[in-house]
Amino acid sequence: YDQKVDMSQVEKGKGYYIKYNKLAENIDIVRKRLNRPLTLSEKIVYGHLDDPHGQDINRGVSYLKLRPDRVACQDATAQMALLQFMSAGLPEVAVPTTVHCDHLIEAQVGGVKDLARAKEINKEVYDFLATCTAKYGIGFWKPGSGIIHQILLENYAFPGGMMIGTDSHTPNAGGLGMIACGVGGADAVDVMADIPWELKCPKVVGVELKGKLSGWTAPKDIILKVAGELTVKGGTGAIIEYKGPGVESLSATGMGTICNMGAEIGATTSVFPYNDRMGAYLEATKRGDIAKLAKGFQKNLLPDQGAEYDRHIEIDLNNLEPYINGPFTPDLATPLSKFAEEVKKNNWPDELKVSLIGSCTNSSYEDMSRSASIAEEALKHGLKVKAKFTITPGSEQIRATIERDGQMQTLSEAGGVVLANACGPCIGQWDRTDVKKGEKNSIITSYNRNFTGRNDANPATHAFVASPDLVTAMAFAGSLTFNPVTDSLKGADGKEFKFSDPSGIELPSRGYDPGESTFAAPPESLKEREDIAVAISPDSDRLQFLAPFKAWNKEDPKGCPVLIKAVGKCTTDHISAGGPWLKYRGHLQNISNNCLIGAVPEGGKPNELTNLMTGETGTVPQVAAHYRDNGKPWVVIGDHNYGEGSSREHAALEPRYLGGTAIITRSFARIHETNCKKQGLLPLTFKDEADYDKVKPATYVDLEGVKELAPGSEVTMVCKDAKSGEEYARIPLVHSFNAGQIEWHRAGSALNLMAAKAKA
Ligand code: MIC
Ligand code: SF4
Repeated sequence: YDQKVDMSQVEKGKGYYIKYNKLAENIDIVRKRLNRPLTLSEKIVYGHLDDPHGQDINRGVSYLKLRPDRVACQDATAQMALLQFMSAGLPEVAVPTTVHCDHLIEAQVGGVKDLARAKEINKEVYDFLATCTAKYGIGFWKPGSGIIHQILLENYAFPGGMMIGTDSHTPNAGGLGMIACGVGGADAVDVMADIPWELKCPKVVGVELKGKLSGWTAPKDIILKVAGELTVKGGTGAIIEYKGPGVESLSATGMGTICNMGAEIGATTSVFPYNDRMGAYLEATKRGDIAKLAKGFQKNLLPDQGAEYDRHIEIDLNNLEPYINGPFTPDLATPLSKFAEEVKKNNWPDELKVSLIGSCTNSSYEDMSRSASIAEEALKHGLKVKAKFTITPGSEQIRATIERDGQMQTLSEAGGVVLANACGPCIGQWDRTDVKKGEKNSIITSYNRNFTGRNDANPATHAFVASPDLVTAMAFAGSLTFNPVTDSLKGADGKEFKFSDPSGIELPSRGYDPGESTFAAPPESLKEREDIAVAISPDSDRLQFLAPFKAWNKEDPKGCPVLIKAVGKCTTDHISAGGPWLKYRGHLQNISNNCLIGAVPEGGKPNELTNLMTGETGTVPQVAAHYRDNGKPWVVIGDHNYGEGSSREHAALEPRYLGGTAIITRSFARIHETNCKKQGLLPLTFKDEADYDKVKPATYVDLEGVKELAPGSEVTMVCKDAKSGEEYARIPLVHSFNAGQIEWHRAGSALNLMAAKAKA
């Protein structure tokens, strides 16, 4: 395995080789030091340590410094990441990096027209990304190329590699045995600037798969079931490592689906051991050389005998039923056989309005051909879809291949509308017209997330997630209570029929059709790149240069109003909504107008707060800005798993920009907690969870102990009634800052610190 094999076909000849030698050497060093067997993820993670000799390794405790092989960004997060990289003042990125245009394309009528429209509407942003990537030596995937995670799987993911991406579903690449993690833009900037990436040493959850998938059960059902078991925060701080004989019955893209949705349980990432199904996918995507190399390296791409896991789960695929998860949260898992009953019991709208297949989670050739097999059978019985039905190909390559091989035609004939190769309705880029806002209705998708209002900005939409097979079958029934395993449908001839089990083709027998060329490599020479001007118009409402945040004033924060005490789920969609707001992802001032507008204040309505200083009512951003402009740093009080969901650092940048100083919660989602630290906020947690209940919304707080902030130290929150000014509680808080991260806080942000160091 010491041959020179390129990490990616796309970067052939650039000298970016797979470094299995280095990986093996590091694994050896660490194994000797720890003197115990290692899990698969430990091998890959520790194999990428910056200092394998000296690094303190303690699962769930120590912070690791790592050297990822690559960085990937999507357009909605890349803008902020690149703006930050630009302020670091470096000539080019230190590790291979790509940017993918996928989030800004709105679904309206169909792929071709929607793409053309998006190119026009987003011209300014695309131009910025195109010039900025070219200047700094970054590969650029143009709009229409497809969804970041599908492109990464097709071109860049490789077994044993490590990648970070500014999107929470980056773990999708675990389907090819890569350790791939979602991060905020500031983390990506570190790696682009040759600074090691810091990660809390992950715990490891082992999932043993027994038996074999069959019938209506698809890879998606494995993760839907795991999500039900572990819940949205059960994977926090852990890598989910799949193993066991059942792995053999999964295609590489199926494994990708499972890893992708590990994001929904908060896992750091998910990964599968190397096997021949991965080899077959690498061959099919013209990377036979990588498959051969990996095969020779296979013993390092499997867990050691006797490796220990922090938690263990077993799933028998022989008995695994299809699952449907939702509404409003991806961990509410119901097996198909119980689903109709649940629909009735909970009064979920039975009529199915829209079925949506595809997305980064489920748009492989196999997924599409299984869905087409179902549609074909329905067509034979003279049926077309009853619900609306949309198909989102994950990439231009998938689109072109299913067009050539006929699946697309079958799905369209059945009444499906093929959308652009982009995120579209998955991230609220959906000009939905079939129901009115506020109207209760049901939709089902093969996507991964279903938070309130995510797809269509209608909080009354009940969104469910399932395998593309179920989503397709249900489109023909037009009903949520239809169970294709047991129920029949009436054909056009009046005769009843039951669907056969779906069948699919794992990989196209004629190879993939690449479709239109959508990639722009950066110019080779630094000289040529230096001359490229990155354009940001000063009166743009979509792009704005970043001004550095102020350094900490060296005082304990005093008299800080509680801006909002958020109750219940507060995801990144609640803190910084998607959909129409994606437009402002490169303009901090404008996007800050969505800050926390979806969060539910205790005893109140979203986006309606009483300003403690004036007694007047205002929106969250208005009240926040008023406090800031009157010299009052404020705090947020939140519940469990605060900031779950997306990697978007806007959820941390906005509160910081609007004058927030601390976010105090029962617990945080990993990426969001790091994002807060990087932007100079103080993410703090209640030492005793029950203290959350003690905080009254109308409160001013002092934070004692910020001056003495040190790893493991405590901060005391002194709560004073906003009216009487009387102290009513002293609440101990804890934090997870290490010494280096405390420096970020002192400097005002991690970026400030980087800039200061670069100057020195
Ligand atoms: C998502 O699925 O929520 C997104 C949109 O892909 C985000 C990234 C973003 O907010 O831009 C993610 O998952 O990280
Ligand atoms: Fe895009 Fe949806 Fe995938 Fe996020 S989860 S990358 S929005 S398709």
